[in-house]
Amino acid sequence: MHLSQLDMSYPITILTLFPEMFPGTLAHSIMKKAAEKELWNLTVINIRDFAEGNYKRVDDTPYGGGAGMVMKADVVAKAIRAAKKNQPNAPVIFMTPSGTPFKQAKAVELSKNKAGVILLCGHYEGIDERVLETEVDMEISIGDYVLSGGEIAAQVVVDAIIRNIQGVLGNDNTLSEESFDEDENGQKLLEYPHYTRPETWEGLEVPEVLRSGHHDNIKKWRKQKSLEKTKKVRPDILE
Ligand code: 6GU
Repeated sequence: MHLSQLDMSYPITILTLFPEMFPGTLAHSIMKKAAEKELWNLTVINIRDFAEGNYKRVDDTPYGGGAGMVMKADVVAKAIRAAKKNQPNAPVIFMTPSGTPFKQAKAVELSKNKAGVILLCGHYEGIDERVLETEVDMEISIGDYVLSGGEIAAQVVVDAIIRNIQGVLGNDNTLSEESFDEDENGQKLLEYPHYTRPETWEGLEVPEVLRSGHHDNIKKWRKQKSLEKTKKVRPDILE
């Protein structure tokens, strides 16, 4: 591990109308330990802080009619510009079900950018398109379903990014044999099955090959199991 990668803290800013939803899951487990090691840091900005007047209005009715409310361009733009003061070179990413599907490759790519990320969480029906045009670099979706807001999705994206940063996972090797990692032929495969003691549990045995100590056979068996699993549940990622 290079010192140059250890001596910096990956900066993340979240823009949200629900700042109390953070750090949420990010205050636990591996993300917590990584934050304590200052490998990453989180700033949460309340979008409402940039609203004007006594009512602090953040949304309004949509032009053209229709259901729901739309977040106001001026308020969202001010919040984004405040985040950019601290992270001028970070991509601004809007969390939305109509964004580009989020993949492992994007998590790895973002983890390598020392400028970090600024994640904009939407609510209501959407955000005024003009602020997306002028202030947002990328739109990300975490899957083909609709969430009530971008906050849970933002936590998913942060976790997926941060675990790729050097020093976050105890063993550097644990990163290289996971689901969606490429094998030596560049093929993405799902993970092989795992077992621990006892050797027999409720009549079910740990596969003999894993107890054999024959590392070459273990490697072949795991590859075969990964392939079978991928064919069964994710034929779409098999090339
Ligand atoms: Cl990023 N946001 C929302 N609100 N819903 C989603 C999503 C994001 N990804 C999938 N569904």
